[in-house]
Amino acid sequence: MSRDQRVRDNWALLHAQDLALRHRAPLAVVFCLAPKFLGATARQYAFMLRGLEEVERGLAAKGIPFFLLTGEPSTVLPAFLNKNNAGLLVADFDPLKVKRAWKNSVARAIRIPFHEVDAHNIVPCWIASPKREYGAYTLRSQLQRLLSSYLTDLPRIRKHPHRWPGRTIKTDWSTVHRRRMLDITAGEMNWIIPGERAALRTLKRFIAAKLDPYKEDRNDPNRGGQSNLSPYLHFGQLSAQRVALEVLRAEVRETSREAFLEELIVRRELSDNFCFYAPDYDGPKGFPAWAQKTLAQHLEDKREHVYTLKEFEEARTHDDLWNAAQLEMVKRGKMHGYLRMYWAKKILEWSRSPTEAMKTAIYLNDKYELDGRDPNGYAGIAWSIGGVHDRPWGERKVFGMVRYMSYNGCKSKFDVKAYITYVKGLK
Ligand code: FAD
Ligand code: FO1
Repeated sequence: MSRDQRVRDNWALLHAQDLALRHRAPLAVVFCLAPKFLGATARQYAFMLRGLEEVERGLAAKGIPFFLLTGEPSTVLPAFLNKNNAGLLVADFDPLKVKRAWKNSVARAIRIPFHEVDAHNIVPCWIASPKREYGAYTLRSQLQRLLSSYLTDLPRIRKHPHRWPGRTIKTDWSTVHRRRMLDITAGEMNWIIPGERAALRTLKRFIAAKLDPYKEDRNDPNRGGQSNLSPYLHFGQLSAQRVALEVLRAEVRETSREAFLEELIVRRELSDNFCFYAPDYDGPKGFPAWAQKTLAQHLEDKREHVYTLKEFEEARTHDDLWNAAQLEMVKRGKMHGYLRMYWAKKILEWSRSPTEAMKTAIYLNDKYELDGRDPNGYAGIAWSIGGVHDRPWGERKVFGMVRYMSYNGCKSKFDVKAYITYVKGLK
């Protein structure tokens, strides 16, 4: 277990149990807690570990032990498998480079069958497309063709009849927490409760109150029209397939349902496609050729403003809207979706180069966003700064033909002053 940290609706766990039952074998779940993970701070570790505590309880009720191993997965996992004479390993799919490296080093170190299951996407990433897609329109048609076979109900995990032969110990979570809460530069969040049960409650509440107005409300940061599901989806505490099934059952306008499913299915799977097939998803080499060319042509353009990472991080630019978006992310751990585009595009405008802008945006996004370190983040930042999954627009300074966003454009979309006041009120 790594990316999909849940007992319910988890295809990797279902597949592992199916094989264990067929071989009348015991089954265990292992999570490798790496020494560090892409700049994650106490904020993200607290959310993740509380979710894993619930996973351990949920598995125990099914007679399945949970082992939390601390250390480099490529070392601790093979050692665990050898010590326990494991007959097979099932891992959940993750397109991030660090995870591919873990997977490859584990595969080299073990001599048992190793299955990888995409428990995160509805249509498995490599089935949705065998190659990098340059826009949502090409992936969307593939997904629509395949959804009928993959968007099915999910079986439940059974109580496992074959006992684990070795010693099972309950994880000492307070020690694990204490050891992880070192980097408190981004503190824990209390507006959102971690874990599978809270995720399902949040989903139900969203469907009941916000799904119907989603199409109109989702781009206005003053209307709170988003679902707040991204932290749960990022840590795999909630299955996107479960979300889609519940949204399909809801009594709402088709336009709202479609708008939401476009984001949840097409945009999300497109991000995994990008990170899986574009090795440079976190740098300008991952941009489409037209964007690399146009940004290079404007590299020497004079920047009206240039800010350092520290000035960005401390929200000390000349732009009160950008500063508010940065502060919302720092204080709340979740910037509104519409502002994320504006926020990243202004980092391009006020940095010396697209390379520096990518570094700044990824660093800040992954340090402060609860849902950071996610393919959606790398794709969202690359869309904003490097035209990934977008088309060329009218040429202008610094941006070249990469889509531009302006303060006045935001003012025409929502009440900027109200948003700035709301962020000022955040603790
Ligand atoms: P809702 O609007 O309720 O959407 C529901 C779900 O649909 C989201 O949880 C997400 O899984 C998916 N979704 C929505 N919008 C997008 C999108 N544009 N691309 C891919 N999937 C989407 N998302 C992250 O999960 N982690 C990030 O670190 C992240 N960083 C971003 C950075 C930038 C610069 C941009 C432009 C977008 C980023 N996004 C990121 C995508 C999107 O903004 C968030 O997924 C969304 O705001 C999460 O809030 P929500 O779950 O309430 O969204
Ligand atoms: N996955 C792991 O298997 N082990 C970890 O120690 C780990 C830490 C971690 C911290 C913050 C965070 O946002 C994600 C983290 N993940 C970890 C990965 C996560 O579960 C997802 O797999 C990816 O981030 C999304 O693809």
